[in-house]
Amino acid sequence: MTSKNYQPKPEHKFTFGLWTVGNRGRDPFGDATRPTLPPIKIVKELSRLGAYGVNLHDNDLVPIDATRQERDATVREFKKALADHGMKVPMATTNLFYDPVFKDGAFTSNDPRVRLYALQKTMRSMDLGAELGAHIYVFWGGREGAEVDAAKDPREALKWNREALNFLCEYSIDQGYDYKFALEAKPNEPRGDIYLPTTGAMLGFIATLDHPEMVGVNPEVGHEQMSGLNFYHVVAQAIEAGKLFHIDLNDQKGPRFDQDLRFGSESIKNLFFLVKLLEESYDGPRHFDAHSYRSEDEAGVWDFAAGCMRNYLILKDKARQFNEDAEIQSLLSEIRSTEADDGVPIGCYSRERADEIKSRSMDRTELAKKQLPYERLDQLTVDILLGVR
Ligand code: GCO
Ligand code: MN
Ligand code: MN
Repeated sequence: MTSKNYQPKPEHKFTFGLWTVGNRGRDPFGDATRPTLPPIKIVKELSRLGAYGVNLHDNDLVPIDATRQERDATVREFKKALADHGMKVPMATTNLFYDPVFKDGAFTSNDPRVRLYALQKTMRSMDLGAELGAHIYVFWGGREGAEVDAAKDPREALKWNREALNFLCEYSIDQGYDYKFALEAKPNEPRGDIYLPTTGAMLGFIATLDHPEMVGVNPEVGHEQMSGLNFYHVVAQAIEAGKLFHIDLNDQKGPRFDQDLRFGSESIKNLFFLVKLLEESYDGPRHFDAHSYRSEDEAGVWDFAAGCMRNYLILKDKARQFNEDAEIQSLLSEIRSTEADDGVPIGCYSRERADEIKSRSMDRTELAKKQLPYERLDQLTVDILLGVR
């Protein structure tokens, strides 16, 4: 039985972005409420809390206007901190949204010079990530979208995006970086509309790339919930397609602005099924892309980080309890039984098989009589989640 102190350990592969615990509480209506946390301090504190690693955008570590010497000194110090605290950098990404140059997009800017600059910035950032040991490279196109559809042709935007990703796949291969690319969708914010707004749209786009085998997805809980989607289903599809290369865990109060709340603070049942799914069929990092409430000070930030990992481990323990619950398991075998001894299920196509199915006598009234005790099953799940079972 899992110990009930829910102590995070590196083997759980919990990671945080430097930008997540480093979030200063700024929002569109108000300024920062907390001081800057230096990356080295973040590495130290997260290691103390039991995390496995940290992830970063290029400019979370190296300021956009740093000289080569400044960059190298910063990277050297950061690598030392990682080694001192036994922390990894499994994922890296590029900030293609903060600087005004990206005000109308990076890879999908109407201006080819901006697209080229975005490509240059990404290659340099891939170099940085590789130097830190990252093997997953995330693409979140926060500015890849539009408010004014008259201004940009979304078909062109898709072509430009594809051209950039194809180029960067070749760059990764040529440099021997061994990156897996993970595309992250979001329907809007900061743009009025962002292209490729859902993980499902990303999966369709990936199939059109030159190296689809190198490219998967990085779904984020809140981003799919902003579109009103069931995150558990989204991730299940990505896993089934062999495309879950990374995941951004957080929480969200329904379809509205992106809230990046502490994992497990809101959508308990959906995230329970998510954790159960991840534990069954995903072994990559469990990355928290969330931030503490604006009202917290630094101590609250560490409470937030500990809370994300704690909630994950609680839900993992609930999944174990669900799997070991005799009544639940017997309900599941009753619900899922097919009495499949007479040519059910469908099987592969053959003309004979098609003819046989078409001519079969099937009693739909009888089929409709099957008992489906979903109320009982769901209540047992709720009892487990509420801790009364
Ligand atoms: C968001 C996004 C970002 C990206 C991150 C990686 O909350 O809008 O999730 O946090 O994941 O910037 O590029
Ligand atoms: Mn988000
Ligand atoms: Mn994210």
